[in-house]
Amino acid sequence: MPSDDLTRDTIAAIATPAGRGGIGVVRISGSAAPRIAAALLGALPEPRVATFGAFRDRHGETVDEGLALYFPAPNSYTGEAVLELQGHGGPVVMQALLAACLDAGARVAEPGEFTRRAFLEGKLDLAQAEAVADLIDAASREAARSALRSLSGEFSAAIAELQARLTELRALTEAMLDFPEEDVDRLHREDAAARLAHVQRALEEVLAKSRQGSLLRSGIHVVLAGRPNVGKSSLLNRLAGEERAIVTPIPGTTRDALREPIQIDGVPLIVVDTAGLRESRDEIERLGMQRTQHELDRADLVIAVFEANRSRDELPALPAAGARIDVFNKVDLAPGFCAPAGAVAVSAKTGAGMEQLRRQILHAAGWSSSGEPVFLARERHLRALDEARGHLAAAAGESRRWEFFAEELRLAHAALGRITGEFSADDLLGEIFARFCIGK
Ligand SMILES: Nc1nc2c(ncn2[C@@H]2O[C@H](COP(=O)(O)OP(=O)(O)OP(=O)(O)O)[C@@H](O)[C@H]2O)c(=O)[nH]1
Ligand SMILES: [Mg+2]
Repeated sequence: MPSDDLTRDTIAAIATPAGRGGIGVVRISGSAAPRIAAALLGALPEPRVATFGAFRDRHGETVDEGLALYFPAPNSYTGEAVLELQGHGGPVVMQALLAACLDAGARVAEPGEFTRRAFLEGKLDLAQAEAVADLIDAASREAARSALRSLSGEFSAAIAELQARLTELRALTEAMLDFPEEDVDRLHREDAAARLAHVQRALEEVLAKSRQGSLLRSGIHVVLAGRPNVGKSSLLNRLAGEERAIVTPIPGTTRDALREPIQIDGVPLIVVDTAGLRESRDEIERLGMQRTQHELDRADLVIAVFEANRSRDELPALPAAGARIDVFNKVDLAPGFCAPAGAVAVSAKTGAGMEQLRRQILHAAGWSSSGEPVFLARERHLRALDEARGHLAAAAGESRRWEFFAEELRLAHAALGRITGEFSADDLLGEIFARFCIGK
């Protein structure tokens, strides 16, 4: 879709969630907003002053009454003229109000179109626009906090800072390009190398914070697996703080994978309880184990559960190492039990060791609780940062061929620019904004 057309006409949408609510908001953006205000309200409200009045349709019939807010361009969310009508939040009233706006000359907004316009009008850069969606979708308090930081421009500022350093270095290099090789003195060369190393370090820092932040965005997929009856479901209930999964002394209780969203220190996790792994002739149990295998394949982290009061027998289905924590459950039945190095001893019954398990889960998932703010990065941001890192490394290997050195710096700069949308293709924009909700 051509962005020009999108910015020209006037769009309207119900901005509040579908269903019943105390109030509901219809939002209008575009050059026809003042005309629509006049049509519905009889007059244009004073800018940025909540104005009470009746909302009328084209036949002059009152559809609802409530508050109108008018934001003249460019001082609005989208940068265009914006009208917000706050009426009663019922589906019928809201639809009628939206219909009145359409009759007065607006068209229905596409998902994310308000924010897309804000981006096109330069109100937000692309990373900030994405943060709007991430804030709305945040699955935990910590994720929301990070999204808000990105929205306020902290992430973009870190990217801009890297770009500024690259620009400096490029300017220095361009100057050297004008001289023949032998005249570029050693000092210049050392200066360039030192500056490059500096940018590389700064990039590593941003990348580390972004990797951590991306955990907050997607939630960490943790799978509990082990033999039947070792206490997987009991552990899930402990972690969730509620009796979610059925627990019985009968081996083979859990048949289907059960997923529970939980939070540890504000970090969102999806914990999956699975059917115990063993040889079985029971058809349902076998299907359950297939699901277990499926979950294991997709896990970010596997918690391999064993019993402290029995000898440990390895399960071939479990990943040998890597993102795996070994947990010995039922320590209450094995007094004096000492867990092997790296493993955690717990009791789902008494709660012993659970705090240590929580720490270990966060640690194994790559979360460091340094208290330092992280960036709620998306996969595309991580890819761009990785690409920039590759170009900086290539530049470091080109310290005698300045034109190649300069080219790698340029490519690194461009890769970073894709994060904030300096250089972004229309199809990327389409993809990003299509995932927004309507009215945002
Ligand atoms: N003493 C003691 N018993 C426990 C503990 N954890 C679980 N149990 C008991 O062990 C039995 C099995 O617990 P579950 O949580 O159902 O085990 P599971 O691994 O989910 O079993 P399946 O779903 O059959 O694979 C139940 O009787 C629990 O009460 C523990 O820490 N201490
Ligand atoms: Mg179970």
